[in-house]
Amino acid sequence: MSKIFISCALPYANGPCHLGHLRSTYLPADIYARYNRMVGNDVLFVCATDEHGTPIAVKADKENKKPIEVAKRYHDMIVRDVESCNISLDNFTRTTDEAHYKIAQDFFLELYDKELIYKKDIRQLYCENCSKFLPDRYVEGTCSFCGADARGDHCESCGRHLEPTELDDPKCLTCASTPVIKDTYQYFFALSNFQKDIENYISNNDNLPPNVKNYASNWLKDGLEDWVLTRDMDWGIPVPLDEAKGKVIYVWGEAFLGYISSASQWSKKSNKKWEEYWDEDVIHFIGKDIIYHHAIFWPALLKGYGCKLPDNIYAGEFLSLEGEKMSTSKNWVVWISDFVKSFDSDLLRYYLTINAPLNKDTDFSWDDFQRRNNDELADVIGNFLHRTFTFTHKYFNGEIPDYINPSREDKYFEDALNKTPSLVGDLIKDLKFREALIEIFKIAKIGNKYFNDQEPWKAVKENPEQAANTIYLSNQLSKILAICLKPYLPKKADEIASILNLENSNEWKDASVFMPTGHSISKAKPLFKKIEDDVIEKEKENLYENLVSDNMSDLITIDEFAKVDIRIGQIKEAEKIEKSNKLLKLQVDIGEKTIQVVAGLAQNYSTDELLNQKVAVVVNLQPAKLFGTDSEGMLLATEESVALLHPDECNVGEKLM
Ligand code: B3M
Ligand code: ZN
Repeated sequence: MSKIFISCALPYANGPCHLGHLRSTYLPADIYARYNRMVGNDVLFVCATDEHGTPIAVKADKENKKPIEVAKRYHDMIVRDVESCNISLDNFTRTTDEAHYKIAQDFFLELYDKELIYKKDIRQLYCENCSKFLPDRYVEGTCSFCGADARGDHCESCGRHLEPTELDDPKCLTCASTPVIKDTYQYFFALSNFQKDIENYISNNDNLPPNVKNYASNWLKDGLEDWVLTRDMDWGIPVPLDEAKGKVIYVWGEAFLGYISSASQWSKKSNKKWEEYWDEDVIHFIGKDIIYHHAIFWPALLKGYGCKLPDNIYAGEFLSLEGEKMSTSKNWVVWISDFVKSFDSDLLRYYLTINAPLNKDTDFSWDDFQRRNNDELADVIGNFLHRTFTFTHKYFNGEIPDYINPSREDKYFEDALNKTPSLVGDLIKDLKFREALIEIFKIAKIGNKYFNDQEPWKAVKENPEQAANTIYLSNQLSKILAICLKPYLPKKADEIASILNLENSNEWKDASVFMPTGHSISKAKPLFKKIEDDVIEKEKENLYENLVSDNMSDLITIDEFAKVDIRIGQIKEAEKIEKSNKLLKLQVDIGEKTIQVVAGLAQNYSTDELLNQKVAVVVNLQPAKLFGTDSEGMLLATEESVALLHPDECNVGEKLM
């Protein structure tokens, strides 16, 4: 029996979980945890919500709430999401838990004492308008490596970790002004010291899957640079040094410790030592966007601290939705909480596993989900089980019949059954979850064919021995399904086990033990149903109806545009504003009244020239004071060349649309 420490990446507590989270991280981690428990390994499976960092602070700012309120709200939702999909975590905590603060601060101090964390003067982006430094996601711009749009600390397109000063054309997220660079100091982690260690870790660790190795090796080629480990922010874990007032530990400098703090919370409850699990075998399940953090930062931090490094890092690739990249801001997403309102979460677990291997990007489509449910779960697995159970009751009194004088076909099928549990188990052990599920599916298909070929409905009259053999073996396959499907479809597997009256279906080795003749089973009930077209159509409609325009893009709706009231006006008076060489004070007749407008036209137009010109004016702007002069509107003109539009053919007072 071995001990295994399994973790899944800590979801940010700034939104509920969607299908992407489930597919890349929770589900594979859960399949692995469940399987290992079934083969008798001692599993510690932990997670937590990641509650610091700018994503939550930014969201709280927008909602006018405290970050902890936002974090709590989403923590609760995430707990429900994870439970609704039966993710069998042993512990789920929060990085705002007191114990986590202590663990993270002690970890920081240990590295500081070892001089692996040091203080350094730096220049950072500062928003003069908001009077604050702009850490991470408080700034947006263009990735200086690949040119894609990027947030302050991360480029989704090339996957690189970024420092905000590495953004081209940065903008303050709060007020959109261009930040300046200002002197400050921060604490750095001496990541560059660990170049050789990490190179060895990546190249000598045969467990690491190719995607993790490739990404990490590419980044290592660039040479590791020291890493800013603190931020000037209110929200976060305070740097545990008296000299560092107002500074917090960067979220990525403490979130990893959520694995440890969750485990140690579990230790307190269970009276077992989490360290024993860590020392034996650690596997982190993550999404591919955080390979950099887990394959480079985290091992370096652990090495510096003097702790064993993770044995494996398993990175699930991305899930798109109906062929398009998922986007929470556009609401192009299927939330887990919505999904489980309409469907059993086991169906989702099936689909997200069978659909593609984890190391490939893949797509969720409602039609494909329906097809796989109907053609595979219902038609193959469900149909096989249903026929077996109803036959057992109809012709054998609900009892497993005799198995005597097996034919060549019986023996062939029996042989396939005997091989299945270890075949499936070995694949799961190797983290080949889809391949293992395909083997289960294959044997169910073989079972269906065997059942058809043996024609027990005829044989029961003509050759009862043959019919008995068929039903005997078909029930044995049902038992194999009850056990081997359990890591994937825990609820459905238990339902099968309960029909079979299995006392123990929790141990993998039981899958190889046939039920004895005479063992009685319960009545069949439908386990897998087909999903009707109209149900899927409704889901698709919902998806498209709720799609909102991306608030990151420049597009506005017609309603937003319609709010701008533009009228044709005529300039009746024009005079210079003292002390300004750009501004003119204009009286503009807009039909129903005359308004005063301050306009920056002085360098391009003389006051005489402007008199009586027709212009387009925005008339519903909030009034403003410029150089002490009130302005109630804005004339439309080109930005660079400052040329007024001349709507000469229009009537004064007309509204533009
Ligand atoms: N909170 C989530 C993410 O970037 C991040 C993971 C932390 S794992 C220590 O997907
Ligand atoms: Zn700002």
